[in-house]
Amino acid sequence: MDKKITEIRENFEKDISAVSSLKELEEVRIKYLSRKGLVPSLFEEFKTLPKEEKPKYGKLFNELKNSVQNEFNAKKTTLESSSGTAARKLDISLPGRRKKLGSKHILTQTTEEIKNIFKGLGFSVFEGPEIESDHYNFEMLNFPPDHPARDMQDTFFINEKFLMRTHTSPVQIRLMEKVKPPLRAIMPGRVFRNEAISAKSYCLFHQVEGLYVDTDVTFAELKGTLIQFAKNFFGKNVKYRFRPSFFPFTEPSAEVDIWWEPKGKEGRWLEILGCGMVDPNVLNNVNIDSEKYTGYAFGMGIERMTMLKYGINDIRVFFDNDNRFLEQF
Ligand code: 2NL
Repeated sequence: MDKKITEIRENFEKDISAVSSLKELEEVRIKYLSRKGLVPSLFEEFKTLPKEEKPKYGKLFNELKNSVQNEFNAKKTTLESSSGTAARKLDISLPGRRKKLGSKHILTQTTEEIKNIFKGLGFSVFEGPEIESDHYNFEMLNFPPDHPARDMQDTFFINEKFLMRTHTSPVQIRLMEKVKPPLRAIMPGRVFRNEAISAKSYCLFHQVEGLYVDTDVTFAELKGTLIQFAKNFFGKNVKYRFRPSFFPFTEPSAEVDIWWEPKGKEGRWLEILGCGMVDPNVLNNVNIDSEKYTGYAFGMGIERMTMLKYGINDIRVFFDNDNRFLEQF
């Protein structure tokens, strides 16, 4: 009888320490503690014992029963409290969660596309400071002192002398000061305007300007280059027109429109960029001999190009960083 008690105790210890779930624990309970389990069955045998042995075994049986019940209870508590954490969270049969990958902002994508087209046409790429002096942003570009763009209403001035650049033209001035012709380059970057914010205009936007200075650069070359650009960017069947315009830094000046016909709607001309022959005053300002050299220049808004290409009708969405917009590109 002593042997039997020891055996049951040892087996129970083995079984309970192997238990790792509530389901396994229930199997152990049935084996040892249920009505026909090993522990109650000892009490059946107890009844058949000789009278003088009953006190001794009665005590041993009760000890066994209590310690088995206590260990069972303790195991149950641990399993129940951990089933809400580790045991339930780690289900290795579940499929893995896919990590969301970001993508380049659509303005970055458009900028890269524009850069690549002009690189293919022989242009190199330059960048410059976003905080500029009045000298580089206006004076060198032939803006008269009373030009409306120099007004506080249109430009973010930092102090008398410095401002947030309103175009990337000052980068071109800096380049022409340093590098003598021939030079052929584009300048992408952020520019700033103190305008009322609306669907059409924002206080900040991106621009790409281009410049080609050499002997005998003609307006015909300007046209050829920009037409090639428009075909690469919008497709080879794009319909375009050059229309006379005015900028302080070019003479003559023009604007390029493309024909835009949304499905089911009436078509119309939309401006995509401004351009012209670099004004001789600008060349002289950077000590390039305007008798010997000529140049053309152009500038376009990257937001505007992106809006036209993808049918976006509000410039503010580029700056909201709303994932529902960003994810589409
Ligand atoms: C537009 C028009 C333009 C230029 C930018 C330029 C720069 C130098 C000299 C002469 Cl240094 N011109 N840039 C010329 C014509 C037009 O931009 O609508 N931009 C968004």
